[in-house]
Amino acid sequence: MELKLIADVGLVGLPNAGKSTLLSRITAAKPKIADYPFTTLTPNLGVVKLSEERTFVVADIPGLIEGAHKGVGLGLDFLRHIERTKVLLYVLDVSKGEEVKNDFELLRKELAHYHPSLLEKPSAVALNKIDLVAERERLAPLKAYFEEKGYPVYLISAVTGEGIKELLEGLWRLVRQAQPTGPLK
Ligand SMILES: Nc1nc2c(ncn2[C@@H]2O[C@H](COP(=O)(O)OP(=O)(O)OP(=O)(O)O)[C@@H](O)[C@H]2O)c(=O)[nH]1
Ligand SMILES: [Mg+2]
Repeated sequence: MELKLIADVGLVGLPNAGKSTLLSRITAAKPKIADYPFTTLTPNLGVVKLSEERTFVVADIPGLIEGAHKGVGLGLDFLRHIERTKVLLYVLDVSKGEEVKNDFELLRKELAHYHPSLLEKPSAVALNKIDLVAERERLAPLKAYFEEKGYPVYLISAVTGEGIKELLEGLWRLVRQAQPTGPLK
């Protein structure tokens, strides 16, 4: 028998994007955080509590890399943990600039290879590490780029906490609207 984690929101991102840092900022979870890829080896769960009635569970999973669906990196082992999450949050390291567009496409491609219906889950984009961006005006076109694709976009710093309140309110809206999902067929 296989035990699967069931979270409301799954954090999807390349290694080092700041997924665990974000989980540790928004929940009481204490995942390992470090400045090298593949710090997270197994999924971590935490509970976001906006108020007594407004709570949701977030899963931080290991970083995805090209070829993950074929077993490269930590491979398939953890993609199954997001099968049943209602909402996906793409966590991108915006200190890399325009490269986040490619990062996003790579993530989508890996998810699609695993199971195309993962791409149909309600999703949002977090442009993380904005504290490292000196010229803040560079963020507006990137934000617009993902908004044009139809995603809610949040500019955040998991380290300083900037933008986190808006992100959590946005995620709560998506979670509340989303239908529960069963195992993928
Ligand atoms: N300046 C800055 N650094 C950040 C931010 N978020 C994360 N980091 C740093 O980025 C590095 C990676 O953070 P993690 O949270 O371990 O990244 P991860 O996405 O969980 O990485 P894996 O577990 O390897 O997939 C650490 O050195 C963090 O301190 C941020 O908002 N601003
Ligand atoms: Mg991690």
